[in-house]
Amino acid sequence: MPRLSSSELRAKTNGLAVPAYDRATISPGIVHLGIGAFHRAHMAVYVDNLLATNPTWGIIGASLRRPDTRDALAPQDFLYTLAIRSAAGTRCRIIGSILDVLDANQQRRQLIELMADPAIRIVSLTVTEKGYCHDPATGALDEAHPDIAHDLAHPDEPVSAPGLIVAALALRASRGLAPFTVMSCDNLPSNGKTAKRIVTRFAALARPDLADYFARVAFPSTMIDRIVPATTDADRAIVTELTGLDDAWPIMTEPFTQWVIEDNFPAGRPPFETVGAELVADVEPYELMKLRMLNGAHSTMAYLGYLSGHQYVAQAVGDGNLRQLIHGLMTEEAIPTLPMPAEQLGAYRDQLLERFANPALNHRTWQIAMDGTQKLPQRLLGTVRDRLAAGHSVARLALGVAAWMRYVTGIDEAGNPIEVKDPHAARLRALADAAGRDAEKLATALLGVAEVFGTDLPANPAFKSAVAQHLASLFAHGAAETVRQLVTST
Ligand code: CS2
Repeated sequence: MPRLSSSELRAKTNGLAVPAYDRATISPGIVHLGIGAFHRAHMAVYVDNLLATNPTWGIIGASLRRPDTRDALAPQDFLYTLAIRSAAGTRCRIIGSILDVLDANQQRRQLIELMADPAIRIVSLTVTEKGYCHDPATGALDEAHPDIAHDLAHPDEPVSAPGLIVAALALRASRGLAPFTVMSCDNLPSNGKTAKRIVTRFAALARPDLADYFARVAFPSTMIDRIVPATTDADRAIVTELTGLDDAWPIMTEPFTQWVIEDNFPAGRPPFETVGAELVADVEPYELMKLRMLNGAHSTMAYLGYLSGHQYVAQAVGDGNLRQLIHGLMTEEAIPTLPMPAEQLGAYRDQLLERFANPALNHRTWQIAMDGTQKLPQRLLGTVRDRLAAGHSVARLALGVAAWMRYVTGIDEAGNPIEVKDPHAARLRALADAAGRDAEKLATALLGVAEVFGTDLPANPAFKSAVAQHLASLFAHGAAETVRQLVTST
């Protein structure tokens, strides 16, 4: 099969959905840091939908860690296939909004110069939770983080997202240019405020002389939602069959998509509202809803599902007891902490259960289980804190936390190794090895990881004993039986 490219698209007449604009007329207005699958399934699609009428908002992406996206997309003119999957089948569409991808490690100067270009008015980010180099429990910049220490020592050779943003903004300041707007699209609570806290602190350390300039930078919050499983070779084969073109890195996703954006763009923005985004004054209620319900349920299902032998989310949610558990977690424990009307939240929950059950998505529990230390605080622990403060029970949330603890021991229920991916994996494993299968000891040791649990949660006897009891049951009876016992007793 021929490789996807601009010239192949020109030759195609078989009804494949292609960009509705001439890419030669598009100029960049956005630099996106962290050009992974999530960005390509979400923001890049919204932008693709508006370029026909707003040609100055093309995207140039940058990878901060690996050059794999650039390597895959460069030979195909940065075009890629978006494959939308459901029980009804797979729909393919070619996305053209990404004009180029830079590899920060090889093209650092070029990237910083580009971010300082007057045409660039938005720098957006999907660098994942750990890309913020912060303490997940407090949200403060981790000044001891190796990348931050490096960037403070070498401000002209930054490797971290905050380091790159500060270097580029400082260059703009020196040229008398207005700052770009920094738009976080990561799954963090108040992601705009988090980005602001990190960048402002880094700037105060690196460029205290530019405090006034940095005070002018806007950091709108956004709530982004679309489920994006990692692409597999089987997916590549399906896409080739459907489009008649080889694509080295197509993106597989679900029909659902949502984007809620705080309308705070002093440097200008494309009319995102014309392509389905909701522009609002305050995103926080939406973020809280999404993190506590979708992501909280996702992480709970990921750990318990993985331990119960479910490779995919659709299998986990198809397991009656597990489904009942996450239904209860959302209804009884998360929803009462959220500021929206109960009816709206109930409808959101039902829609989530349907999305999780999408049989065509092949979303691995292992993928969601990744980076638990970075995810637990905003997905489960904020809800735990609110409920404890109100004197309410946290039985299901505590089981989610205990399942994470069982998972990071690195050995599954059949005695096989689990590939635990987490920036703190080695430290977690060492704590687990020292505690052995003593649930009380293991719970105490892991609750002592302050970046995750802070200092309040380990000191809360009700939470600690709930977690330790669940963990003891996970060791003694396994995940499936522990879930069964909890749902039959509640
Ligand atoms: C998932 C999210 O991998 C994970 O941790 O919970 O990526 C989730 O699929 C997205 O937030 C959905 O919008």
